Amino acid sequence: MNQEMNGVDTDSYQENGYEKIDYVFKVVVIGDSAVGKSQLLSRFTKNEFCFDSKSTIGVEFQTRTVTIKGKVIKAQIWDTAGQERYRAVTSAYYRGALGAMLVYDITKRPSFDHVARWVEELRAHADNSIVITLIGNKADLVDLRAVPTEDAIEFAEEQGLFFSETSALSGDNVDTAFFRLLEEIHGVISKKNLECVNGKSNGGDVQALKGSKIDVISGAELEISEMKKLSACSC
Ligand SMILES: Nc1nc2c(ncn2[C@@H]2O[C@H](COP(=O)(O)OP(=O)(O)OP(=O)(O)O)[C@@H](O)[C@H]2O)c(=O)[nH]1
Ligand SMILES: [Mg+2]
Repeated sequence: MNQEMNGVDTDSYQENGYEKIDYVFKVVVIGDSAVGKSQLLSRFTKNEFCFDSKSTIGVEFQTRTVTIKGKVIKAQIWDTAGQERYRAVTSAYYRGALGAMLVYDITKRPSFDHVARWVEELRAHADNSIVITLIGNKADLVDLRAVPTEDAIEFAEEQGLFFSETSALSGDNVDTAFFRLLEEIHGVISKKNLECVNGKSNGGDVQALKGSKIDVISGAELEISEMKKLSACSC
């Protein structure tokens, strides 16, 4: 655990019998198959890495509780398959997401070439104010690099995305990238709440970006079962 990041995990909260959550932030992880989405999630939430991880089928989520600017935030991070045939129904997956990690593999050019399509999907299905971070993963595979960092920086600037290169394997930059995203979401929400208090709200956005203080797990389970139902219908 990176103490410099002011992070604490869910377990330590539970051990102390202390669970005071100020916000729940839903973050979705997207990108082509095998770019390392599930391993990034595993590294961030459990500090684990698995060499022979299997392709994700359907939808999973994991949580980690962190402190940002004095607020206890439960990051609820959703992971789905990059492979089209295993992917959950899109709109249900993106519903309520405040942030997105869009991952490509620095050793696989096509995974970077497809990033524009993933951005389009986000713009079509997610809230307008969603905070997006572009992640070039597998940065440990230096000799196999196929995507120059400059190309990714240029794309991120054009599209207004944050950008980091990470290695789920070594753990390099993983916490930093997630914390940056969560801090940014917190900033957006604080601003929206302030506008709301000052009566400058333009309606729907504030509701959508509030974060949630409800019973997270049952809410998430509800959405998963809803997605399963929808998936079944589309077969
Ligand atoms: N060298 C290296 N390998 C990685 C890294 N991250 C993931 N991998 C490997 O890449 C493969 C795919 O990782 P996953 O996390 O399962 O990929 P995914 O994006 O979740 O794939 P789908 O579930 O099919 O969409 C696995 O063999 C991992 O061990 C990394 O940072 N460095
Ligand atoms: Mg996966």
